[in-house]
Amino acid sequence: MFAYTRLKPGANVIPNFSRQATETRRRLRWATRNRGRRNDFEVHSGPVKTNTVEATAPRTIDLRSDTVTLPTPAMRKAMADAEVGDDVFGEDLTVKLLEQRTAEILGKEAALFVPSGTMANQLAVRSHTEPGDEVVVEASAHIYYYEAGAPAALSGVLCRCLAGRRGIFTAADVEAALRPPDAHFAPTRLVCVENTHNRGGGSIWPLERIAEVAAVARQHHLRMHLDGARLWNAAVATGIPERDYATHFDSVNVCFSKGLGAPVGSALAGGREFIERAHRFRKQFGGGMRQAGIIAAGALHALEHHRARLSEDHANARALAQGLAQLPGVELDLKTVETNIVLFRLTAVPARRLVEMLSEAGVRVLNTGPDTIRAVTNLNVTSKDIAAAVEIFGRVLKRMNP
Ligand code: TLP
Repeated sequence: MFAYTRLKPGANVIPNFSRQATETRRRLRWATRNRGRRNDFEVHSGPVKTNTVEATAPRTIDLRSDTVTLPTPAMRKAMADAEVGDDVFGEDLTVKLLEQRTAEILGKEAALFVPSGTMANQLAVRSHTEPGDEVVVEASAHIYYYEAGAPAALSGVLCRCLAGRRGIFTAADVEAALRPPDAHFAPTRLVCVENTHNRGGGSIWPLERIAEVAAVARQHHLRMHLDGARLWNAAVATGIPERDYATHFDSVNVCFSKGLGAPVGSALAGGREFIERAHRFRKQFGGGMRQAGIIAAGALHALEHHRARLSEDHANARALAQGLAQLPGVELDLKTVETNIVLFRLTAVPARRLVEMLSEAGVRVLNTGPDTIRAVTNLNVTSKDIAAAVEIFGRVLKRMNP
């Protein structure tokens, strides 16, 4: 998704993260020129109000991810007021509160606050395995597809990839991937499930399917890890509490910085001994944070105030999908829209070009393949924005393919 440009030695230039960062570079140039003035960027562009957030960025409808949300004023206040301490010494009360509350929601003995979902997943892989072990994972799962080769680099494990349908596989798939106990083979240790599934289009794993996979895993003494970066979405969409999903797993990653709208942070939850082991690896991976209560307070606020409202994101995703499905050149099956992710195919124009044109017109989405687009509804996007986005999509597609 990103590309670095080569910099001349000594050049004082910001790395070019391609077009994703063009706006950031423009803002930074402006802020640098006007350093010291109050409300620098606001003076320049004027404040913008969204449903819950007062942001000072120029108005675009940003559907690239639910990670792009800005903290609300109430969240910023909670963060500013947080009681903090050195968490590497175990002295940050707000981090402890967040860990306790997360463990409670997930029905686990303990939880560990970490900077990112990637770290939570990779700590789980490292803590459940030893180098040379094998991990069963779906081929487009974030752990395998989007984490920069971390299972191999950080844990020295092999990934055995299963082909899922919209990210979901079966107990029989797991059974078929198991190796006989033989010195020739890497021992299988762990099965990973992603719910909701990102590249599956926000698909929800049926609880019975999880139970079947877990039963096979137990039978073969395998551990189970859940990448629940968007478990909150699955719980709100189905009405099944998070702990009912979590009970089938030895460890669970949940993210506060996706649909919940916190600026930073994820947690890894599991049994006490497992979390103690993960705690040591968190230090080893460089994830020990000092006065982390400031960000944990944002996460706690998100947990208490932004879970139920995810249903708004789901309704917005549905409305977006319904609008897009009407447009010529868009192939979208409404049945696949289960949560806040809308994934669709273009039949007439290249996805990359459409992304560029839309961005110029004020709507941002991501291309996930040569002819596929992902749009993710989030806390900063209103139902009015969705109607505007559909209108802009229609206009841009028409211009590209008259
Ligand atoms: N996903 C991001 C990108 O990395 C693709 C996004 O925009 O959706 N598990 C799942 C299922 C995720 O979708 C993500 C982030 C992560 C883990 C990693 O979280 P972070 O970004 O906090 O490391």
